[in-house]
Amino acid sequence: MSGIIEKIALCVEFGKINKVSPYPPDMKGQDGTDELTQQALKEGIRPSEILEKGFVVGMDRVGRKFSENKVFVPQMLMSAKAMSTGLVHLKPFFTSGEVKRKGVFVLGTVAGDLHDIGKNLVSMMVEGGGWEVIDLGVDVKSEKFVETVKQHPGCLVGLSALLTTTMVNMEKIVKEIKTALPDTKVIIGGAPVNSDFCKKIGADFYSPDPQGAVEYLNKMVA
Ligand code: B1M
Repeated sequence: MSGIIEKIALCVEFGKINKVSPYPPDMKGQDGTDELTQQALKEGIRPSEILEKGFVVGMDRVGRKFSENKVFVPQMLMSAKAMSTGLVHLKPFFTSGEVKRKGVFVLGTVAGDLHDIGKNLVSMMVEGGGWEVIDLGVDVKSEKFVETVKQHPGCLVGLSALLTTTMVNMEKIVKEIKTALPDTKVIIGGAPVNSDFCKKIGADFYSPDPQGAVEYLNKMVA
């Protein structure tokens, strides 16, 4: 792995946002995701490599440490901030508009759930795949999905959930979307869901990662 990519992964892992950020104290004065991402792009490293080998790797590491009670919510928040700060620089590469829009993808993290990092990655990757993305944000209720789907006939929908307590809200959302516009395809994703759950709640496709969502969408318009 290139040195700068590993540095980005470390900044995400330890929540180092930029040079002036005082956190974490032992990285004081060092570049953060803000500077390093721009530098990596200047060096000609592919945005997808920065994303997959820098950001996703760093977030994986902090996630594992959280599961093992080695870090806690404040550290996770700093990692999330470092990741989203760096991602700002990648966004134009996924949304350059050079590719003709293939359709509309309505995306949101479901009601009760505030996790948006995975959802934002899906959003960027799908936009980069040539789709118009309407990102409804987090904690999105079924009414908001249905209203947006009605405004964009023919759109496809993506639901993200990170909690076992909120994945169950996907069922109501899927049901209400399908009642309003039965032909609407719904993709679900997020750490606690899987293909069996997808079938059980009547969704159309489960993807474990953003790329799978992009491929499914592209197949729908091929
Ligand atoms: Co939260 N959190 N969190 N958290 N958090 C988890 C999810 C948890 C697994 C940690 C743990 O206990 N080990 C756990 C859930 C346990 C469970 O339900 N079984 C948990 C918990 C418990 C909580 C709180 C309840 C903690 C508390 O307050 N006591 C609380 C809930 C708040 C709420 O939502 N109501 C909470 C809060 C937070 C923060 C705010 C601190 C922060 C979120 C910041 C943010 O998103 N802006 C946070 C974080 C960062 C995490 C972990 C560490 C990382 C999640 C993440 O962003 N991963 C997570 C632990 C872990 O993952 N091991 C954890 C990186 C991201 C790229 O992955 O979102 O899975 P992910 O997305 C992937 C795929 O799933 C897929 O693509 C992405 C890239 O591969 N994908 C899709 C996602 N959506 C998709 C949609 C698709 C297709 C693919 O199509 C539509």
